Amino acid sequence: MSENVGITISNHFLLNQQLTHGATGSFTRLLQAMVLACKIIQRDVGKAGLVDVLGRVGVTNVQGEEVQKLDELANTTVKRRLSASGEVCALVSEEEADIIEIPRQYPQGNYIVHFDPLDGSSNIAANVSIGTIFSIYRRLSPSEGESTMKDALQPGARQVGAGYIIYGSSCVLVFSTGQGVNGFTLDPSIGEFLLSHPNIKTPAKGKIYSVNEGNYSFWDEGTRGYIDWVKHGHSEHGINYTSRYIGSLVADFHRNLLYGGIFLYPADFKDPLKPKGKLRLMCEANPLAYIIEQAGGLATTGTERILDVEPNYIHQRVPLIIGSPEDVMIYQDFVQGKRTYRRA
Ligand code: P6P
Repeated sequence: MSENVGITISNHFLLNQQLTHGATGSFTRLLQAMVLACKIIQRDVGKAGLVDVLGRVGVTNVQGEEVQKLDELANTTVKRRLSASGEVCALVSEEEADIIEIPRQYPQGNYIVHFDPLDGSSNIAANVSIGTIFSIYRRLSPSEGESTMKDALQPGARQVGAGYIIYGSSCVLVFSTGQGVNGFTLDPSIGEFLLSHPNIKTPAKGKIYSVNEGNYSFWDEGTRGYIDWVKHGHSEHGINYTSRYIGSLVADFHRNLLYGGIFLYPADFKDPLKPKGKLRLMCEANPLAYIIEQAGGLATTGTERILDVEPNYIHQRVPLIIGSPEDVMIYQDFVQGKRTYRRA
């Protein structure tokens, strides 16, 4: 076990910062603001059943999804805390149509953060684990005035940090700044995130596949072939996959990151308005792709590395297939026609 297990996240930041030559402390202050936002959201999520924060506020967000009260609280909390850090020049929320300007009373920083304030919120009333996802970029031209759309639309490979918080049986923060992946568990008795999962590496191959099979008839032939192979053909080798699907991205991703396996949200033809699938590139696919690659895994659209996708819209959707490298590569072979399977 790493001798650092149990250190606070603040100490971890300081240790990391000392290793980053020329570190000014700006990035650390940004991360600390994100940590504070997550502690506040955890408090609100934790009492959702007690205080009237459940239920809907009767509006729909830019994604056309019904906004739940906790969504609004989480969105406001992240905006407020990151703006007040003085380290951001723009924010992009899954809940808001346009880039969020930083209030004038705060200094303009050099970072842009894309975030999904409360992913999986349709599961709130059922007490299923939900999460916050964030993705950090440095602005392209720090010295030149207002940030621009170009600052906000950088490919995922240019991220300087990414992470998620899962509000489940315990509150776990997993993030990377490019030197591997570390997980911290909140000790509510002292209000501190403590290092619990040092240097996470995902298994090369897993036995779990995670996908909403209700969309089967709307998938492309390659995806259908892969799922048929996983369910039927793979057992010829005597090893069966297990299906695990929670319907909350952060929970499904976190389990597969630790245990191994593959998560798929492929493109489907169910909703003509979402021909590329349901998940968003900038605030879901890119941050998780950054983390999985830092943990030794892969993330693809089926034909392209997620982190190489050139964004053209802040709420762009992409197919997301992510997880253990051997599993993702087999999927790519099916989608690219290099492998086929037909059930006998
Ligand atoms: P489906 C939750 O609404 C979410 O955005 C992700 O958290 C989750 O992975 C996905 O949608 C589930 O979508 O279509 O399977 O219900």
